[in-house]
Amino acid sequence: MSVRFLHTADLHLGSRMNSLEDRAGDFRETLLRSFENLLDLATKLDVSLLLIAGDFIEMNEIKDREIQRIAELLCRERSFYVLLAAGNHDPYTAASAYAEQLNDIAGFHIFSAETVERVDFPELDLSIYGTSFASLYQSETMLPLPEKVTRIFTALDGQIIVTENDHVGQNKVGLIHGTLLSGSASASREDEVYNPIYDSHCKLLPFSYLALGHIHKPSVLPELPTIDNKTIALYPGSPQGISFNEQNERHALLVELEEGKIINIKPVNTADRLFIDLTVDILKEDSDLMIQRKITQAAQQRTGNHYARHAYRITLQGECPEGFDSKSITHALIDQFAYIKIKDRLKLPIDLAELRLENTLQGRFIDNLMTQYEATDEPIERADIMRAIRIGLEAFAGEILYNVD
Ligand SMILES: [Mn+2]
Repeated sequence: MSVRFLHTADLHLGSRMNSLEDRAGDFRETLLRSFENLLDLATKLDVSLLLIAGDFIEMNEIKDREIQRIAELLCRERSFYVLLAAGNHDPYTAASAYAEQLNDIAGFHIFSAETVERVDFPELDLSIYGTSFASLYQSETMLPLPEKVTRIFTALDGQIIVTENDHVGQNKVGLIHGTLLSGSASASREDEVYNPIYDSHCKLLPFSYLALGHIHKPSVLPELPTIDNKTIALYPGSPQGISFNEQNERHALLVELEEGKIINIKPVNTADRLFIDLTVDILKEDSDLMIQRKITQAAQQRTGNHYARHAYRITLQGECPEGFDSKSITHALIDQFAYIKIKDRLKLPIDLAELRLENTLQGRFIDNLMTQYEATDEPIERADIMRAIRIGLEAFAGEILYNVD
């Protein structure tokens, strides 16, 4: 008999997403909805469980009404169990939502932070071992080892209840939040304060699968079937990006076990809105409308018909058209995209090396800024200096000065 579950982590529900400025509210809604989408996905895929490996909630930022909404979603009728091991952004303390509003929901289990617990699923030949973060930091390795289990639960008919009975399944899975480090504990990283887990140790655990959370970048999936019987430990990555650090498609992992072996691992798309960096080539004869069109086309090419609902950072490169101002392009496009930021990396179509030698005020001005330009390797600083040169040159040419902010 095989068992299938969906593994996710690092949703950070309730995160304020302030980097998105005035569009933050819109994306906060997307983030909350991402949990609803995961529940719908679990139903659609007909899995037996949804495992959440920590940082489910951004505990310091989430509002009470948002917790209430999560509780309501979890209380809805569903055909699968939800198990959670809390992480460093949502430690399971007595004052947390886990001990209060989210406590005691049928078929939803939050692993204790004081001990290792095991939940047995006799009908699925499965046991899940887990433990939660108790505070923001966990410098010592914490693993849900079977010998440390002090509390056992049985999951039956949609309920998870404490039991004394042993129903250990052949399929064993660990659920934990932490940092997977290559090497052994003897080469320990003392600066790692988010539950250092050494891969040499974790491979030898008595689990078929260790469901991890913490690292938002998904693990590279192993080739199946694996030849040895070592534990496979994977991060699914965050299911919905919360900034441009988490770009492109995001996934949850659909895992299938049979007789204590992993028979299938598949990434399933989960992100409703994507964060995308695009580069657009500009020619010096391009008009503002042409530049707008190029940006829209690039977005459409990357994400298709629903391109407008995603967040973009557009880098413009090439030669700068005369009088070009990236702000007017941003203003023209701002209502068309959920979020857009334009990075102006355009170069002047003139020979600055020659101009800086001129014995004029303009020559001195360019020489001064070019000296600063050459003294830095910072791309952002260099782009700012280039913009300053452009604005200055236009002022020298008698054009209207921009409001620079
Ligand atoms: Mn974390």
